[in-house]
Amino acid sequence: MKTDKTLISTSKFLSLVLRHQPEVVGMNLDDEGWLDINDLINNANARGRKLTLELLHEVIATNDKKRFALSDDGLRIRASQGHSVSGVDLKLEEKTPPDILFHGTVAAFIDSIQANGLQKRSRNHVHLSADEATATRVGARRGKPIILRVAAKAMHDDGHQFYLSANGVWLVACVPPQWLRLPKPSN
Ligand code: HQG
Repeated sequence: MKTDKTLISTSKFLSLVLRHQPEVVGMNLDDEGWLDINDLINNANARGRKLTLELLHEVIATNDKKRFALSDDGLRIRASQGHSVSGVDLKLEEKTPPDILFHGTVAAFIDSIQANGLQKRSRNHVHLSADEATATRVGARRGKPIILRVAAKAMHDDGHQFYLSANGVWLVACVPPQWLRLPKPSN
């Protein structure tokens, strides 16, 4: 059993490699976002980042948001969502969302979101949460959270495609302003 510090630091390293910059270990993600586990271990160790199969398995199993997944044969690893690397297609099945999904953000972004809708910014999708508590935690990463409600089912029925990641995050290309509801001002 590794310390929490090692597990968190390895999770952050894997997020960097598997979502954003596989080049830090001299690798490219395949077109569905996978890396061969043994190559990843060897390349990371060659660059001074200590990785073992046991540590990877422990991070995958214990990660608070289940951020990483193994292929069915256990030979490859990928991030379940959050990518900014272009050209990665997770090949998720389209799925009908519930009536309402949630997005946690902060006040500084609200004017722009009202004008332009939710945009994916640096990532490959807009990320939406199935419940308000999760959206609150997402928003709180940036400050006092503001929770937007997305009329997801109506938006889906209007032709927008929704995907559910392996770790329960809803993904969509954008949310135009007409599908967004802001909370009522509290004062
Ligand atoms: C905002 C974490 C201005 C948006 C979380 C957000 C999530 C706009 C920020 C996952 C905008 C993008 C993703 C617009 C959107 N104008 N700002 N038109 N449209 N924004 O980090 O959803 O721990 O790319 O509100 O838990 O915050 O990494 O997206 O504040 O699941 O696994 O632009 O990342 O998961 O920020 O978070 P992000 P997010 P992990």
